Amino acid sequence: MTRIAQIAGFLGSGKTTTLIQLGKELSTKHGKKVGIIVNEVGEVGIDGSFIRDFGFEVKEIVQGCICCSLKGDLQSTLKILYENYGPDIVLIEPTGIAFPSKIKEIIDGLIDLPMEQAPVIALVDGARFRNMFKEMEHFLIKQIKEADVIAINKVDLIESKWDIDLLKSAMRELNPSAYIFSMSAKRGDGMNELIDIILQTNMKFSSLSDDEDSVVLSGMGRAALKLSFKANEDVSEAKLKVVISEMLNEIANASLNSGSGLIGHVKAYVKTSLGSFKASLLDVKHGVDFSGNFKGSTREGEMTIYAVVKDLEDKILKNILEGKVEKILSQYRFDFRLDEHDSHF
Ligand SMILES: Nc1nc2c(ncn2[C@@H]2O[C@H](COP(=O)(O)OP(=O)(O)O)[C@@H](O)[C@H]2O)c(=O)[nH]1
Ligand SMILES: [Mg+2]
Repeated sequence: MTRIAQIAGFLGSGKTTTLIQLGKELSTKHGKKVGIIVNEVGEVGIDGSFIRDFGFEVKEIVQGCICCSLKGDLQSTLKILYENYGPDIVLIEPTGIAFPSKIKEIIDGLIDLPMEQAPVIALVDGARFRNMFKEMEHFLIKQIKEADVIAINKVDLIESKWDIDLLKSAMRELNPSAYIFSMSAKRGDGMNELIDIILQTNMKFSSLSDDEDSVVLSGMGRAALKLSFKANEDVSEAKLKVVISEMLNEIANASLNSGSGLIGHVKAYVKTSLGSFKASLLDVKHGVDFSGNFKGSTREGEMTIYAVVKDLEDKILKNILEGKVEKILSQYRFDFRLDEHDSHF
């Protein structure tokens, strides 16, 4: 039996970081063959490439959500992964604006494959939850209500145990039957607990699925750009990170100035012959956080920039992305060429 575990949670809650840690531990400590499916709503994705850099078998589904417009893609991808790779465990990262119970139902529909589902896990960003709740109340509640397990992530950023307890009781009130615990994907706290949950036998839960379109309901605009770049001299990783940091900050600020009420996730993935890194901005106050790195200097590579923000039309967000990417790259005297995929701009 292949076990399927869905790691859900809002934009930036730490799904990709958790998935990578889980994948590493499940394969090295538990000898499991792990396959991964990542879904992102933009035209091009970031997380699939980043996870693949850790050596995992990854299938990426982009340009829509697997809980609504792309449910057929989820089923066919699972089938292909099962038939060609034969994983013991498939970890699924839905978009941050998906409804977990819908995805569970779609997987249940694959009756001809020997698969069983682990409890649905929803990550909650413990450090941002209070601020996000004002903007995304309806949406966050729905995701929390649909989970079997609620993992309050990023406890390393929460100073007092009191605050963690408060968050736990808020979650308990929203979903009295869920199993609730706290973790830090970055530091490793709670990972063993999470692995036990994924490996344990099926948990029963009542499906709350309905027919709302999660992308529409979230009110999130999204846009992405992929490009290759060339600098006129060698640039170090540190310098590239400065460039990316400035770019993501400008995109986030321009989005807020154009009327966005909340930054969901503004991120970038940079790949060079020396290695790759991912940059994430969830909140302009806290700046850009990097994962992954490489040593040395290089002149060229590829980058993907991806933004999901509230209350902005996709087209407006795309204009912001194009404008800021062009501005920052020319300011640092990089030549760049948009990927063919985006050549219609
Ligand atoms: N401090 C801290 N940061 C985290 C933790 N988990 C994820 N992050 C950071 O949060 C940002 C978003 O994480 P990511 O895994 O991309 O979230 P996703 O959008 O849910 O896939 C990244 O900058 C991560 O490094 C954690 O436990 N603690
Ligand atoms: Mg992700």
